[in-house]
Formats: sequence, C-alpha cells, structure tokens
Amino acid sequence: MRKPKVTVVGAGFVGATTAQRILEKELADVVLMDVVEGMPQGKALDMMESAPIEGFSTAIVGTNSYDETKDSDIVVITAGLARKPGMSRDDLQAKNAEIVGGIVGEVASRSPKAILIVVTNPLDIMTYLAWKKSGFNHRRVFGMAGVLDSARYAYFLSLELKMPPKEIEAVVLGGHGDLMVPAPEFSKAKGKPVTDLLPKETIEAINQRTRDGGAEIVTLLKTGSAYYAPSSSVTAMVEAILEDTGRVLPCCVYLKGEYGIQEMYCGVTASLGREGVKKVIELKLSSESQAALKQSAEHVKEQIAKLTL
Ligand code: TXD
Repeated sequence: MRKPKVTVVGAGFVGATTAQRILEKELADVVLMDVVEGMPQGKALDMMESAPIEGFSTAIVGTNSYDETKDSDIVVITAGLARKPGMSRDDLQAKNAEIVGGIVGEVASRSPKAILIVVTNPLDIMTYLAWKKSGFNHRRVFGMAGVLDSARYAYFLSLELKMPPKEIEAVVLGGHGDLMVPAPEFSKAKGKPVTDLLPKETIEAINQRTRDGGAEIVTLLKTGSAYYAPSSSVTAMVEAILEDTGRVLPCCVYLKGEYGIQEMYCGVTASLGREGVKKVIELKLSSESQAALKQSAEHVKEQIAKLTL
C-alpha cells in the first residue's frame, strides 16, 4: 500500500521540525519544500542520515520545486516572513498573503485532493486566504494555532497544580493573537475542572501568560519564534487526519453560524479525520468566554477585510 504523503512548504524552524516529527513517528513520507536553494535538500539529507539510528522507515526529500509535491495527502504551509523592525502587522500580513497565496496556487493544482494545514501568521487570516485561493471545500482547509495555545495553557496549569502536563486537558479558542480565549470552564486536571481547583485570580494570571505565550519565547530566543511545541501541534493534527481518529482538537476552522460566527475562520474545537474537519464541536461556553470569543472573531473579521483577494 502507498504510504501517505505530506508536503511541508517552508523548511525553516517550524517546517523542518514538523518534517522530522512526522518522519520519526512514521506517519508519512515527506516532501520538504523551500525557495532557498540547497537548504531543504540539506535538511532532508541530514534527517535521512538519522534513519539508521532512529530506525524509521519513512523517507523525506528536500526540493525547491513544486513538481515533487504532486498528489500529497496533506500540505502544511509554514512559509513566510517574520516581522522585521519597522514592519507593521499589516505590512507583514500583506507580505505573507502574497507568499501564502502563491504557494496555495502551486500546491492546489498538483494535489487537488489534499488537506491544507496553514501555520503561517497571521494564522486566521492566512487560513481564510488559503481557503479562498484553493477553491477547496472548507472541510479540507484549516489552521494550526489552538493545539499550541491549548498546550501552553495546559503546561502553565500543570506548573501551578504541580501535576504532570499530560494529566491536564486545556482548551483555548478564538483567533491566534492577543484576543485568544482560554476557556477554564472546559479545562481539567485529572478530569476535575480547574475552576474548582484554583482561585479566579490565579486562573486569570495563567490565562494572560497563555495569551503572551508566543511573545515570552520570542523574548527569550531574541531571534525567531517557537517551533518545538508548534511542530508537535501540527504533527498531532496530521496524525488525527491520516489515522482517521476523529480526535477533537482546537483548530482554526470555517464557521457557519457556530457560536454565532458566520462564514469566517476562527479557532474552535473540531473533530479531524481523513476528510479533514469531520465536525465542529460547539461547547457550551460561559457568558464571559462567549463574549470574548465574539470579540476575538470580530478582530479576525476586520483583518480579513484588509486582504486583497
Ligand atoms: O501557532 C502558529 N500558527 C504558529 C505560527 C506558531 C509558530 C510559528 N508561526 C508562524 O509560522 C511564524 O510566525 C511564521 O509565519 C511561520 C514559520 O515560522 P518559522 O519559525 O518556521 O519561520 P522561518 O524559520 O523563518 O521559516 C520560514 C521559511 C524560510 O525557510 C523561508 O525561506 C521560507 O519559509 N519561505 C518560503 N518557502 C517556500 N515558498 C515561499 N514563497 C517562501 N517564502 C519564504
């Protein structure tokens, strides 16, 4: 039987680490594509040279051409620019829209049945753009942010509760930015709601650390941004899709009235499988979280309006 094929566009920190995780978990063969000559080829060769040690039987090729991406089951888009000094968020959005738009055109024609997972920031807007440019059914185009934001939330809760991180289930909804919505009412430690375990002020401080989670890493690294947890997050989505598990994960998906949000992309929990989004799971949010989600979605909508499609 043919092994599944995953293309990762952008062989930078997130892209290359995602490729490595997919290979080592033997989820699929990988094509790693980047515009920088030699770089994806070098990283792919280096990863293959770890195969005798790690023992994986999956394979990776690095390339600067889209031809090798043909008939991918999943395309992960991590290509883009980081914000440079003097560049506004809007400038970055316009530049990355150009990059992501171009990539989607190339991959959609060669892999018309693929599922697209967008990672490039600003995440919600790039996911909407990828959907529009691909012409694909919205079930096959979604973005990664919620898995990461929820993992950060779970980790910070585990520190406070002095429990192993894997005992914590945490949920963050909304757009991937300052207005993201940690939902403590759906976050649990060993099955118990964290709202019963921690005082309100402590939870609010953890919510804020979660919202600032990306910036905290950027400040420490000084150049570049997070990639270990982001690549784990993408890999969890790839696994749910390829193994058709129906796992419920927070993702940036197209909404048609869920939570009162119409025809746009925003972070909510969804079940993933071979066809992409199987189902959007609408949680019964507290009135506080519901209002915060609405505000976050409004912000995404304003940013989408700035796109030239
Ligand atoms: O939660 C999330 N969604 C995020 C998003 C978590 C972490 C990182 N997030 C965003 O992912 C970040 O803000 C960036 O927009 C992307 C990629 O982050 P990464 O840290 O991997 O950036 P790098 O290391 O700069 O890699 C980007 C690569 C680089 O190698 C470029 O040469 C390549 O993208 N690039 C391209 N590849 C193919 N085609 C085109 N046109 C192209 N342009 C740049």
